[in-house]
Amino acid sequence: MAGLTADQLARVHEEGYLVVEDVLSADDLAGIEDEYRKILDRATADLVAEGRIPPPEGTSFSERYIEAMQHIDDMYALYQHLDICLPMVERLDHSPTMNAGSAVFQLLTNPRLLDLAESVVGPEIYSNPVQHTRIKPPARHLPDTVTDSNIAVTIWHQDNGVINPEADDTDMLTVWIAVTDATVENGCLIAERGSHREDLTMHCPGTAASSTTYIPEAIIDRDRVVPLEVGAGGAVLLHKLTEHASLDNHSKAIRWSFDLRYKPIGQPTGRSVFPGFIARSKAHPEQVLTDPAEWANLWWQARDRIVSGEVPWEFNTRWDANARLPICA
Ligand SMILES: O=C(O)CCC(=O)C(=O)O
Repeated sequence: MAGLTADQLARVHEEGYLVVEDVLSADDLAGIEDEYRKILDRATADLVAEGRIPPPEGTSFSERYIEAMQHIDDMYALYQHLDICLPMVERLDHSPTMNAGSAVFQLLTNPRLLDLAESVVGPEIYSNPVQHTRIKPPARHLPDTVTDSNIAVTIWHQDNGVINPEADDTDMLTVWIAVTDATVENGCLIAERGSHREDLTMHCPGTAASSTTYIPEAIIDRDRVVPLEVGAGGAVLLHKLTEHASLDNHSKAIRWSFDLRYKPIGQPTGRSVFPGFIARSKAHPEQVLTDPAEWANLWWQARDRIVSGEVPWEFNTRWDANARLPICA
C-alpha cells in the first residue's frame, strides 16, 4: 500500500479522521497475536501459581483474557504486562512492566503504517511515545470502579488535550489500529466530525471516579458524532484536535486495538519522559532505529531514570483548575 490518495488526505483535513481498511496483513496480525498469547500465558501462569486466579479453561486469547480479568482482584496486575507504555502512576518504582516486544516494534515501524503517516506528517517521521494497546473485555464483566480507557470505555477527549502543553504546536497524528474488528457492538471509536477545526476544547481533569482527562458530554455536538467501524487490520487516522471517544463493548469477546502516534522529527512529543525514536528519515536514514532490543532498552532506561529522579515525572496538569467548574463536577 502506498500512502493516502489525494482524496483521502482531503478527507483527513476536512473531517479530522479517516478510516483505512486492510492496512496490516494477516501475517502482521498473527505476529502480534503470537507475542501477546505468550505474554498472557506467562502472566496468567504466575497468577495461578500465586492463587489469585483459577487455571484458565478457555482456549482463545479472548476467552483467556476475559476469564483472567474476571477473576483477578486488580486488573492492572495483568494489564500492565500488555500495554506498550509504562503506567502514568503518581510514583513509579521498578516493578511496572510493559510489552516492549519485537512484534510491537514491527508494528510501530510497519512500512504501510509509515506510508500513511508520511502522507500527513511528511517524510521525517518520529514515533511519538504517546501510545497504548487497548484490550477491552465485554462491559458486563467490568466492575464500575474500572474506568481506565485501556480496559473500559473511553470518554470524550482530544489527543492534544491529554499531552503536555509543550507539544501544542506539534503536528501529531494518531494512527489507531484494529486488531479485532471494531464495531458499534464491541465498542469502536466515535468522533465528532470537523471538531479538529475548533481548536483545543476545555477538558476536565481526571477524578477519583474517572482517572482520565475528559471533555464533558454537554459540549459534544451529538448531531456530528459518527461511529468509526473498521475491520481487523484496518486503521483510523485522527487529527490531534479531533474530539473522540469509544462505545462500550457489548459483544461477548474482547475489542483490541493499538493507538500509535507519529510526528515530524524535532517537534516535542508531549510526554518527554518516555522514549520515542526516528522511524523513517530521508534526510538521515542512518538515524532510523531498526533494532527492537534497542527500542525495548530505551523504555527500561527511561524507567530507571524516572525511578531515580533523574528526570521529572510530569504529566499534563493544565486542566486541574477546571476541577471546580460545575460542568466538571
Ligand atoms: O481505543 C480507544 O478506546 C480509545 C483510543 C483513543 O482515545 C485514542 O487513540 O486517542
